[in-house]
Amino acid sequence: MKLGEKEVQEIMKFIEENDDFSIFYHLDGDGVTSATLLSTALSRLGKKVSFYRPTNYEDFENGIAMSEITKNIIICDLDGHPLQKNIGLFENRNVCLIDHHELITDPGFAYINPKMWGDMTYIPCALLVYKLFEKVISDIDWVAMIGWISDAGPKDNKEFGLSVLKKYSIPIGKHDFLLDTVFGEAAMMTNNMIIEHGRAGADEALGILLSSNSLAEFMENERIKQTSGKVDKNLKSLIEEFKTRSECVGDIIYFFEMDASKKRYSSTLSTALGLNEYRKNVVVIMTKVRADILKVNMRATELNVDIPSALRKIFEHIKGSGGGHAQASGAQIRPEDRDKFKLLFSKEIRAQLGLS
Ligand SMILES: [Mn+2]
Repeated sequence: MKLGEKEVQEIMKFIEENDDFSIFYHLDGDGVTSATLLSTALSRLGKKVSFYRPTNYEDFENGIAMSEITKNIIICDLDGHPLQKNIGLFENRNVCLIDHHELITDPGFAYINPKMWGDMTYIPCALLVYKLFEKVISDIDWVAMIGWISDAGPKDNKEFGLSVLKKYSIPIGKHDFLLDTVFGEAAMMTNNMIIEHGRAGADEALGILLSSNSLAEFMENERIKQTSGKVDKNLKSLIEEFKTRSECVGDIIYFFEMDASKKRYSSTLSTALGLNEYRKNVVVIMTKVRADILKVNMRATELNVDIPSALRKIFEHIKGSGGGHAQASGAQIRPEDRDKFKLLFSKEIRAQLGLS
């Protein structure tokens, strides 16, 4: 991947002209590693970072307590649309967004996104931040690798991963997305901190990454190891539960209702199933996360379907929102629409597959 010169200059100017930063980062593996890379780069450039905030899209809607947050804010790995819609939150603040989601126009704040210079390959934020500051952080390419793999980066720009594997003499493995390499394992360990400990876990993982001098040191960290052991065990038992309790429709779609106490596992569980035994099926995990919200995670790794387009049709009939990638999406519906959703979803997906 190449960087857009003009856009890079703008961001560097933002950093040069300001100091005492707060970093907002997406509450996921890509966000945590992006914040680690950015924070390290800033301090090596002689800048101070005072505050970190793991953030979700909904946080902008629900409001963020801004009193502790410094005047200069850099946001990593969050879609610009919700930010733009709630920009009032950042009144009298200098905001800069480093992102890889859909491009926004006329942001009104400092902004960098590979799509601005026409790079439409899939570039997780960790790789973007790494490339922006490579001159001062090339020794922590392993952190970039964790974030890149954690967000399915190896879809594109494979040469980055191959060069890092080569540098550390790590064999390539069999998995397309390098999940079966030691970096893939570290990506899962990072995500496990968030699954098990939520927002506090993201901040803790960030702290451990910042203080680790190598990949091995990070992976040998007691807290990281212990948490991962616990999450792996829970995930295994959820996979067993899925096998015995899921409802199969027409040999192709598997619906599974998950206990609300396990809600943080929904995305990971659907990914784990979708990448392994159920790669030729559609996996649908439904979790009641709030009295009025049923969260739905869908995966169809090796099927020629377009889940967001099915969702759009479904939402002509029931209330809800959602989207994502063709073979990996998320949605929110009302719990009372559960059965209607199942019927409509089965109908749409079967039609897409020519099975109707
Ligand atoms: Mn993210």
